[in-house]
Order: sequence, then structure tokens, then C-alpha cells
Amino acid sequence: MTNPLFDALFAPHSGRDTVFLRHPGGGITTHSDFLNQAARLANALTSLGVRPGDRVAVHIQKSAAALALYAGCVQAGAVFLPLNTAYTAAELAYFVGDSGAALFVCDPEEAQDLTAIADANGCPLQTLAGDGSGTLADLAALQDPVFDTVARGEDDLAALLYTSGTTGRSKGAMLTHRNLLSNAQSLVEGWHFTADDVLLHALPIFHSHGLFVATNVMLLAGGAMIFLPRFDLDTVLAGLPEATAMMGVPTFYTRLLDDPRFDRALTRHMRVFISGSAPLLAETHERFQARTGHRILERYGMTETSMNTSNPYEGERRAGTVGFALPGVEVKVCDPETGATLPRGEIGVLEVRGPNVFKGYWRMPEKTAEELRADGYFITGDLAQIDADGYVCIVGRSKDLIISGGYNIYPKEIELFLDALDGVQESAVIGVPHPDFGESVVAVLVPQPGAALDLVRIKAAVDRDLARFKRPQRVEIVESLPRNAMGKVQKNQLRDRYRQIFQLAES
Ligand code: MCA
Ligand code: AMP
Repeated sequence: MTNPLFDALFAPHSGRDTVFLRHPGGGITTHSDFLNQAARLANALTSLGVRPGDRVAVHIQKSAAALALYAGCVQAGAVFLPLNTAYTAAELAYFVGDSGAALFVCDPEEAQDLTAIADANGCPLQTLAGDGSGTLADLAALQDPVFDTVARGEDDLAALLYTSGTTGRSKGAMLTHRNLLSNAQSLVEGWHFTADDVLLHALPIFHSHGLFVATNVMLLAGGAMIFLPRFDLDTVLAGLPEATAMMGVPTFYTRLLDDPRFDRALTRHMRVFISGSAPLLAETHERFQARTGHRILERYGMTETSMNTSNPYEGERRAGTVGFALPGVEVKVCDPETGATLPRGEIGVLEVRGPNVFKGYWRMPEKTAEELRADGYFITGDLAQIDADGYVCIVGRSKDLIISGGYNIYPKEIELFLDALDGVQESAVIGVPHPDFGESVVAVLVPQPGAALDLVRIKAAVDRDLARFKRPQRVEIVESLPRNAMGKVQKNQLRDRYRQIFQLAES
């Protein structure tokens, strides 16, 4: 029986008493304990009626148990569907419904609030807490720690990851065994990961970065992870001397640099610092090198494609670029209108093709056809330029997207929400520079004629229904939005008008 992802990432560690996870406070999880727990969970999933190809929607805290559930899903042939822990009930209802999940697993504390969503979708609700308790854990504890791995093909789905869309409706990116495995293999090789590595893991595990880039790579390499519940500066600083590698979003690195304790001595054992999910400023690069002697390795990817390009491990890591296409991945810069490949040096939309590129959007054939060409190239929506030496530079985005602290926020989703509120005639949501998050969300509202906007009620509605990272940090009220002759809102003008507001607030 073969199951590409399980056979490569998990099965080789069976029975090994080597350390997989180191927890803050001194506890450890060995590879064999982890795999036994995964097998118990796989048995529990099967006993709950989860069949190969079924989606398991998961809204739980980062923990060893959460990772074991990922492994258990892969072993049982199910499709793992992790959801941002910040999502509100209103947001979760969409994902559970759209995915047609066969099981919804949540934190015990939120079970009461989420029962209605599970009921409405006819799927059972189980709970799993960070400390390994909960109804699913209880059920797993009764199961055998051995599970007959379900056979899967390379094109079968291993995960469904939702990414917000420019139309406001989130799309489920279908990721296959081949997608995830090929990417993990390229990264282990390209970044020289081995069983001797200890990765400092402070990322969330509901996104591609923390789950696939970080965790899959460490599973394939056979190394260990210092597994932190979140990015907490003190805990990260305490963990660094024990680590050999770290992966993070740019905010991790600017926060470290803002702390005088972060210095050369603390990073002496480190082999590599890797950055992605959002642009790393050249200034951060230079400050980091001056402080630690390390040159951050920046790479570029997307939920739909996992990683596409990377700066070299050996060779020049060039600030302001995301390096070269990974082995097996093809990249080209195209004319946004015609799709024709542009000459080297020109700016256009980046397209990528390779075994890493996803299978399409879940139950959205039209969206898939719009973004995934028949010849296999995926239109990323990122504007790029390839320099004379072949380094890819991401210079902007053709998609209307805000990236705040590494989280993607699609303005359209927030605008649709705001437009539906009492007294709001229309809205424009923009991203402006933020010293900590890189970009932050500003909402510009136009009241209906004669209406006085009740900002307290607006805030209450936003707080109830939108995940925190999506909430506008500033709300500006204007009489009208700037428009061009075609009637299109001129967001550039708004961005120029408000570009200083967070900078001014900080100084
Ligand atoms: C937290 N808040 C945020 C964010 N995170 N607001 C905007 N943007 C954010 N990213 C809210 C909190 O809820 C809180 O709200 C307030 O901001 C201050 O929180 P703080 O304590 O500063 O935040 P934190 O808990 O320290 O989190 C910041 C963080 C975190 C460490 C940067 O956001 C993070 O771990 N980001 C990583 C995201 C990531 O993994 N992206 C990968 C996507 P309030 O004030 O209301 O209480 S995958 C991807 O992009 C592709 C594949 C790729 O290339 O990797
Ligand atoms: P997501 O949809 O969360 O997977 O985010 C993917 C997007 O993050 C990409 O399309 C880029 O816009 C952005 N991104 C990821 N890595 C980088 C990087 N190193 N530099 C600039 N943008 C990046």
C-alpha cells in the first residue's frame, strides 16, 4: 500500500525514540509517541465515519495534538483542512459549509458556540485541546496505536487550504500528495536540512508556512522542532541558543531586531534564518546582518503553490529579491493583458508551473480556469521582474491584497461586510505601511446621505464577525471616494493620503 506523503514524511520515524518536538518548559514528544498518537487519531477518525477523501475541518490551538491530527488525517487518507484560530463563528460557518466537511474538530472552549454550525452542515463536532484533552482525544485513547495506512495516489488531495479571494469569497486550494511532497523534498535539499537540525517553530500551523514549509521539511529531514505556541519574544530569545534554524515572517525579524538582547552571541549556533510570506525590507536585511553576521534567506511562495523561488543557500542572498526558481519549478514574467512572456528585466505578472502547483480551487471550476492555465501555469497575481542575474524580484501585486504580519487580507471581503452595515453608503479598504506588521488595514467610509455613522456600532459588528487580524485599525469618514473617469475607486490616492497614519502614531 502506498500513501506518498505518509510514506515519506511520517512512516520512516515509526518506532524511533528520537526527539521530534521540544516544548517550552522542558517537555518533549518523540517521533514514536507522535506516530502512535497519529495512528490512534486515524483509528478514531475512521470510527467516526471519516472515509478517504473526506475533509476534516480543524479549528484548534497549535499543539503536538494538532500536528498528530494532521498526520492522522494523512494516514487515514482524509483531507486536512486547518482554519485560522482567529476566525469567528460567522467566518467558520462558510468554510465548514463550502468544504462539505465530514468532521469538524474545535477547541473544547468553543464547542458550545460552534455546535450550531456543525449541526447545520450535518457533520459531527469533536473537540481537541492544546493539552491533548477533548472528546476526540478521549476516543483516540481507546484506539490501537497502529493503523493500516490508507493507500493514496500522488494526485489525491492531502489538504484543503482556504485563501481569500479578490471577489470576497474564500477559495479552497486543493493540495495533493505530490504538491506537498515535491516541495518538501526541494526545500530539504535546497536549504540543507538534516536530522541534526533543530528548527525554532513560532509560526501558526493553520497556514502553509508553519505547516508545510516548516513542519513537512523537518519531518522529511528527521530533525527536531522547538515548538512554541506563538511568537513570543522572550520565549523565542530563550529558544534561539538551542536551535540551528528559524523560519518566520518579516515581523518576526523586525521584532527581534527591536530587542537589544538579540545579538551575535545568541545566534552563534544558528545555521540559517529563512523569511517569507511578505516582503522583507532591504533595510531589515542589512540590519540583521550587521547585528548577527547572518544573512536572512528570503524565499517566495503562495498557498496554491507552496514555495516557488528561493535565494541560494550557498551563493549571494540578494536583498529585495526572492532568488531563483526551485528545482522542477518554472517561472516566467508575463504581460498581464495578453499572457505573453516578457523580455528579461520587464515587469509583469509572475506565472509558475511545476509539481508544487495545486490542483485547482475546491468546487470552483470557473475560478480555477481563470487562474490556472491549461498548460499548467498558475497566474500568481504578483508583479515581478527577473534581473540580469536571474534573481526574481517581487515588485508589487496586481491583485488587491493587504499582507499584515504575514496574514493575507482581501479588501473586497471587508468592503462587502462594511457596505452592508447601517448608514454606510460605500467603503474602500486599503493597506498602508505599518512599522510592526508591514501593512495594516484602513477603512474609508462614505455615509449614506443624511446618515450619521455610529462608529461604536460599526466596531461592535466588526469585532463580532471579522477575525482580529482583518479588522480595520483605523476608520476614516469621507464625503466621497476618489474615482477615475471610468468610475473606479482610486485606491492609490487613498493610500497616498493615509500612508503616514501609523508612522505618525508610532513616533
Ligand atoms: C495579530 N494581530 C494582528 C496580526 N496578528 N493584526 C494584524 N495583522 C496580524 N498579522 C492582532 C492581534 O489579534 C491583536 O489584536 C493585535 O493585533 C496585537 O497583537 P500582537 O500581540 O502584536 O500579535 P501577535 O500575537 O504577536 O501576532 C503577530 C504575529 C502573527 C506574530 C506577526 O500575526 C503571526 O504569527 N503571523 C504569521 C502569519 C503566517 O504564518 N503567515 C503565513 C501565511 P487586538 O489588539 O485587537 O487584541 S502562508 C503564506 O503566506 C505563504 C504560503 C508563504 O509564502 O508563506
Ligand atoms: P498566501 O495567499 O497567504 O499564500 O500569500 C501568498 C502571497 O504572499 C504571495 O502571492 C505574495 O504576494 C506574498 N509573498 C509571499 N512571500 C513573499 C516574499 N518573500 N516577498 C513578497 N511577497 C511574498
